[in-house]
Amino acid sequence: MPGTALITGVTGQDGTYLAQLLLSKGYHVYGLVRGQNNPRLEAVGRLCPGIEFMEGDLLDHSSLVAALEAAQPTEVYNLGAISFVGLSFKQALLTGEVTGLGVVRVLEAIRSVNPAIRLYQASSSEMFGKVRETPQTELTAFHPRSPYGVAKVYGHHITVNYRESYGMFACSGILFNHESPRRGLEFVTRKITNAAAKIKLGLQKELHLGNLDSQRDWGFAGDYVEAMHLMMLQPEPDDFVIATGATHSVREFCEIAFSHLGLNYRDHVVSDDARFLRPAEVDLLIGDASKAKRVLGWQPRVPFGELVTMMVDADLAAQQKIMRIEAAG
Ligand code: NAP
Ligand code: G4F
Repeated sequence: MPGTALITGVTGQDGTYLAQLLLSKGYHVYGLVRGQNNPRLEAVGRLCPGIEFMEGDLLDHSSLVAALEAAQPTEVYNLGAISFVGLSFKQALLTGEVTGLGVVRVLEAIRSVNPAIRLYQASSSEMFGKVRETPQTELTAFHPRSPYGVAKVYGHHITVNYRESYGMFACSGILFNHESPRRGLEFVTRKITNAAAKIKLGLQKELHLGNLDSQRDWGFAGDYVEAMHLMMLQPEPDDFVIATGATHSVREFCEIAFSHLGLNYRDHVVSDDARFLRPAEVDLLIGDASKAKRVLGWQPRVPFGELVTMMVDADLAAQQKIMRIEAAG
């Protein structure tokens, strides 16, 4: 019997995919929304018919308690965060408050309203940072390289601590990078696919990027939210690495995205732009999701090349639609 889920961060990339998945399974889904007039609300409502919104902010403990009391969820998915590593260097205190302390606010709210509520915490491969071993597993030591990574390590450990201290069903998914046409434009993948589409249509000439040599284990967000839900269905709470097991550089991403449109990225990409270099970089991530495959029966479905072309095609279609509307108006 499906239950009731409350999702923080519902206006983000993963929030909409997860809400759609849970709604399709018959869950009653509440989305926690921040701000008095969140500009993403309308789009989320369109993508996720049937979802109910609640006001709340990870900075405000009482708003979390009120949301839990009103929604009475059986499951809480804590996806809300300052999730952009670049911003976390510029707003380190805010990142610590939202991405780190926000987790303990959720745990405390659950503990006081109903400790039987199950919690999924969105942990991150960014916690591995300057990697101690390759590939990274659930047992790999953390060495975060950004205020975001440090905040996620806190969120991860406090989730484990509440599980061990209070017997709560609190699990963490250590998710490697996952992307989609809904990815924010600040992240490198969507920045590339959006720019490639605009360059193809003559709307942009150059794309300024930072480090093209960093390597990431990129998967499809739609596949990754399935893993979140599977973790919540287990008899016991546990932590799982979710990854494809393949790694690619930012340069390779550019090559595939531009060549899909008949372009050569070398003609358009300007690299090592200081604005997009980070004080400390994560050079290489590649995850070993054997435990998730064995215990959860989870498998990634969308391979790297297909992910890139899916995103390019979506951006091209979106830009063409804008051009048609502008031409008509
Ligand atoms: P995203 O698109 O950046 O979404 C972040 C969400 O957090 C937005 O809905 C945002 O809402 C919300 N938020 C920000 N500050 C908040 C606050 N003070 N209170 C409540 N909500 C707040 O991120 P995503 O890619 O969907 O990722 C979801 C989660 O997974 C994040 O925790 C991220 O750190 C983690 N993660 C992501 C990846 C990845 O590759 N995508 C990998 C590992 C872990 P607003 O509309 O109000 O801004
Ligand atoms: O797309 P990115 O900003 O993602 P990053 O830093 O890997 O973080 C993402 O994945 C994490 C999981 O490991 C999540 F936890 C986190 O919330 C987020 O979703 O950058 C990827 C790589 C970096 O090495 C960056 O230095 O691309 C490099 N890069 C090069 N030029 C750039 C750019 N990144 C961005 N955002 N913009 C550039 O112009």
